[in-house]
Amino acid sequence: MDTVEDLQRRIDEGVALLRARFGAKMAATPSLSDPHPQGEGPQNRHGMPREPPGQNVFEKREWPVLDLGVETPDVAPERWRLVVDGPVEHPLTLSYADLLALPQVEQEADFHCVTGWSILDLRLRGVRLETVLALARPAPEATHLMAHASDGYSTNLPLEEALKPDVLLVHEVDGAPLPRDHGGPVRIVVPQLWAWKGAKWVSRLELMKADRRGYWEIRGYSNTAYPWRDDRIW
Ligand SMILES: Nc1nc2c(c(=O)[nH]1)N[C@H]1C(S)=C(S)[C@@H](COP(=O)(O)O)O[C@H]1N2
Ligand SMILES: [Mo]
Repeated sequence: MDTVEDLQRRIDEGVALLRARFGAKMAATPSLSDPHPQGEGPQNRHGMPREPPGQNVFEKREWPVLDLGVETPDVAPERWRLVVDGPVEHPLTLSYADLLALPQVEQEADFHCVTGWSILDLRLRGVRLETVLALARPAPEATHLMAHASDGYSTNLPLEEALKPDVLLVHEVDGAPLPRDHGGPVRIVVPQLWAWKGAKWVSRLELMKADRRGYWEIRGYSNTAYPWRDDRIW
C-alpha cells in the first residue's frame, strides 16, 4: 500500500517524464499555438476566442444529452472501473474509490459540440488524465490512446492532447455528481477539442503505438477535432 507521499512522488516522477517527452509537441498543438484562431468573444484561458466559429451558446440548464442512444449505461460508482492498458509499464485498474484517492482538481471549462452548441463555465471536478497516465507510465512507443466506454463508444486522442492539464476524468459538475445522462459516474472532458473527444461512462484507456480512429472518427468526423479551425469533418 502506497502512502500518500509515495503516491504523490510516483505521480510527480511520471508527470516529469511525460512532460519531457510530450511538452514540445503539446505546446505546438493548435489550441496552444494558433496565431489566427477563428471564433468570437474574449479569450479563454488558452488565448482562444471564447466561442468557436458558428457556435450557439446554450444556458447550462439546456445542456443537451448527446450519445449513441442505444443504451444509457447504468454504472453504480461501486461498480465503475477504469482499465489502463496497452503499451504501459504499469497496467492499472482503478475503482471509483481509487479515483477519489488521487489528487483532485477543480476547474471551469467550456464544452463545444460539433453540432453547433457550446456550454460555458462548467465547474468540473475530477482527476487529470495526466495523473493516471503518470502512474501507468506509457512505454516509449506509445503515441496515442483510445478511450473506450461502456456503451460501446470509443474516441482516440494523441498523447499530446490527452496529457494537457485541463483534460479531466470528471466525476462532479457544478458541485453535484456527474449526472448519468452526461456520462456519470465518470467521463472525460477535453475542453480544447470538440466534445465527442470526451468519452462518457469511460471504462478503458487503451494506449496505442499508432493512431487508430474511434467511433465517430471512422464515420467521417475530423480526426483532430480542433474547434478554432472549424475542423469538423475530414
Ligand atoms: N460513451 C459515449 N461518450 C460520448 C458519446 C457517446 O455516444 N457515448 N457522444 C459524444 C458526443 S458526440 C458528444 S457531443 C458528447 C455529448 O456529451 P453530453 O451528452 O454530456 O452533452 O459526448 C461524447 N461522448
Ligand atoms: Mo457530438
